[in-house]
Amino acid sequence: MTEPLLRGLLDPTRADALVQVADTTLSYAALLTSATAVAEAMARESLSRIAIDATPTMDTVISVVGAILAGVEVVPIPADAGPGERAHILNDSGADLWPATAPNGGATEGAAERAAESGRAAYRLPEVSPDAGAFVLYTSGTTGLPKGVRLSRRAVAAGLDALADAWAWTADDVLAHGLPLFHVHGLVLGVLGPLRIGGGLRHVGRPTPSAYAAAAHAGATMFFAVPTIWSRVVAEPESARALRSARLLVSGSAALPVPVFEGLRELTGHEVCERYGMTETLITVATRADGVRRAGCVGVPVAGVKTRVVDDDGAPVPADGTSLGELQVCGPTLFDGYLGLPEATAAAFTADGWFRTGDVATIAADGTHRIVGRASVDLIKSGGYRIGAGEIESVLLGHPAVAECAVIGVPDDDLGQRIVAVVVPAGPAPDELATELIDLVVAQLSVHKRPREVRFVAALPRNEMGKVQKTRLT
Ligand code: MCA
Ligand code: AMP
Repeated sequence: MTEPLLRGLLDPTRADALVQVADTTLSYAALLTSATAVAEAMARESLSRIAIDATPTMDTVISVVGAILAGVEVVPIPADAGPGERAHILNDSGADLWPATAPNGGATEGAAERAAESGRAAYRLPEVSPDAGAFVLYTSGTTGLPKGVRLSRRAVAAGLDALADAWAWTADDVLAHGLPLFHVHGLVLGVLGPLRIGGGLRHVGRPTPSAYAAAAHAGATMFFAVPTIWSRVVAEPESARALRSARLLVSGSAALPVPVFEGLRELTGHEVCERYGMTETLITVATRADGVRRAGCVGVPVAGVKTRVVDDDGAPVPADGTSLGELQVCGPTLFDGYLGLPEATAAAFTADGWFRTGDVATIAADGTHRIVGRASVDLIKSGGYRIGAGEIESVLLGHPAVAECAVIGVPDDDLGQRIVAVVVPAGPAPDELATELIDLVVAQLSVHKRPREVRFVAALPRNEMGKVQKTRLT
């Protein structure tokens, strides 16, 4: 018999475990009742792939869990997506919008309250094949529109079990975080993780230092955050000190600056476990709870995953902690391909089946990995979000006042990288042009992809081939 993907949620001995999202709390039993009703409705409508407006609410959790129970693939739409990006995700995925009415309306509206009052026992739906799809997550590449990354139930299960092993994550843990519910970090690890492992979940709403402190006071044991959130925690020592009671702090999605690692050690008494992953691969490398924790080190491959670092010719470089190359990975956590894009999928793998991460790394003699940066300047990490320079440039070039432009990631103390648009205007730039361009990106793409700054220049630096030299702009 196939093991249930959400085995913790279905474990009757865990019926009293609590899931809290912002101000709504449900027991596992109540969540299961509610999500089962959603699953039944999805089955009645014969849905196979649904798109959800992934706001940080209990309704989102109920819809996602319902879909997982029903074996329906989930396409989360970023909560801050503009109409353009939302339309792209809906068209490209061909998913049915769930609920079919407006965001947060329809079948899940009030479901949390109804479930809390309901005495109806949830029954078990037949478990779905591990080969079936669990998610299609949209993520940016260096060029073009975001691509749909297909993740199977098998990959999700393998990825979560590997993290449970790495972090000694058990049903006794209560995970707290305030991450968005439309990416691997917040949704797959941050929601499905507890529901597979059987522990509690406390989504704090906005990821402020005081909200993390409140979760610690309420008994949370494990905390997930991106470096921007950790850096803000360090800036509020009183909140940071509340995390002393935690069992484990974890950082991921972007490089954790050394001063933030050290600040957290001083204030919380914890050395953060940093881990590394991608939407396409889930988390492949992690610092183990029982392993060596070092600033700047993302740990060792998780159970079942293999890694290698190769030079430009594809030959492995020595594991000496200094030789650099592209990190490549293989294992059970990898995606099934980009939706409808066989050529892009093929290009992402080597001939011998390793996934090319595009990240530059080094492996030390003890097997610990360090991520040094990205091979391409066209993928920007801002606040832990992955953003393609190309998609922003395409939007800006659609404005009649823009003759040329280059989008770059500039180092930023808060966000890691800050998106800057360098623009050659078609004529004299009016005062309001910068705001107009930012708003255009918000409307076409999403709020988190907006340039934080627009710089007007007379010309872009180019090489003899005419290619823009972005490194000269940063
Ligand atoms: C600002 N706002 C605007 C505009 N400018 N709204 C409309 N138009 C504008 N021009 C509003 C925003 O909507 C928001 O409104 C408010 O201003 C603040 O926005 P922002 O500055 O962007 O937020 P922030 O507080 O700076 O966000 C920092 C953050 C966030 C919380 C750290 O970046 C974040 O949640 N990052 C997590 C990313 C993540 O989860 N990545 C995982 C992917 P309002 O106040 O109303 O909301 S990586 C992954 O999954 C892999 C596998 C991995 O390794 O984990
Ligand atoms: P995404 O597809 O949004 O999941 O972004 C994946 C990218 O995030 C990776 O290719 C890395 O560039 C970056 N990333 C994730 N975790 C880390 C980390 N711990 N250190 C440095 N970069 C990271």
